[in-house]
Amino acid sequence: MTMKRILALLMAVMMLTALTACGNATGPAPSSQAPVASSQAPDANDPAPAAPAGDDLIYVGFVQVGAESDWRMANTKSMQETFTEANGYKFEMVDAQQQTQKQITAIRDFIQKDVDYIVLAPNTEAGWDTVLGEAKDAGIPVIIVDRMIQTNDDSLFTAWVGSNFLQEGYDAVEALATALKNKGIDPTEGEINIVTLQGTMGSSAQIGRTDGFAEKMKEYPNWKMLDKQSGDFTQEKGQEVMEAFLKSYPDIDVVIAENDNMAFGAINAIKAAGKTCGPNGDITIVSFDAVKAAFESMIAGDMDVSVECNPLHGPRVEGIIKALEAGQSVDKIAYVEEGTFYAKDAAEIMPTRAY
Ligand code: GZL
Repeated sequence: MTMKRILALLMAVMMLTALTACGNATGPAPSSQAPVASSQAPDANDPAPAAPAGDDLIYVGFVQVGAESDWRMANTKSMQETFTEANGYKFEMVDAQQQTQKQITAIRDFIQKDVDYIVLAPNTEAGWDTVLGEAKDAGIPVIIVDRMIQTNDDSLFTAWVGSNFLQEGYDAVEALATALKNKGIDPTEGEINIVTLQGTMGSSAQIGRTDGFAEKMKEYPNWKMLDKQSGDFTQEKGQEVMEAFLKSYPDIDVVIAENDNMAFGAINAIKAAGKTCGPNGDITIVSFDAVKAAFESMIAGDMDVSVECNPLHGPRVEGIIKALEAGQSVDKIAYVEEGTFYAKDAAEIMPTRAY
């Protein structure tokens, strides 16, 4: 039985005890006292209602962004493999198809279903205070994974597990400098023309990666950001934006793709335009996520480097829930460990990868 249900049961017993005491002392409770909603108060003469099937399962409602990328699929798989009935959970997931409003609706639905925990992977950062306030009022803990929300009230969520996206942006600058050196190019010499395929605008991953790269690239005055546009973290849109960039800018040296799927789209566009990319090509490809397909792309000679973003949040979220069930406190913020992977090492490392 979950912590939330135990607390609810204790409250019911305390109320029942209080009502019984009033009745014994002076007959029915005096009219001045607020009548108990009889539909709610358990009738002492009725046998306790049988616990519904699976009452001991912890009911987890997961509000997922969508199915837009390999990273997202790995993230979903991690949650599904963790929150199984065999492990003691009733697990329901909503795929919001990258629409924040659908996520808000899903949270309200989980509140109605009185889940024990809501796990939210927010599509974008803004607009969560009202609905998370409703979850708080319903006594349902909210655990946020992956991206972050903008709020001044951190009582609206119990814990957050995800990546330091600003650091990932910083890491991408070092990744580009190293990738250029790996090609025999001095990153401090000559004009380096860069375009960026941004993720879903307003998402923490996009904000952090864009801002982190922009801040740290100042260390290389010869680097020039020609343009930035959103490919919404999908391969299709990434290819469309890269096709437009190639028409507008004949001298692109580097593509920064804020996830691997947009990088795959950009690589298709570059090849279709009769240009070359990767460790032996003219255009250097720097990506984020480091999913398995990125390692395959690096081994194929298309991608130069990918900055890892770890999607395996299932076990971390379960650790938080187990701690909460045991009445323990949990860290409000927990970053996951991440690395950077280069084409020259991809074949050796890929067999060791978990996603
Ligand atoms: C990052 C995650 C991003 C990935 C994309 O934590 O939110 O969303 O980088 C995914 O692949 O679509």
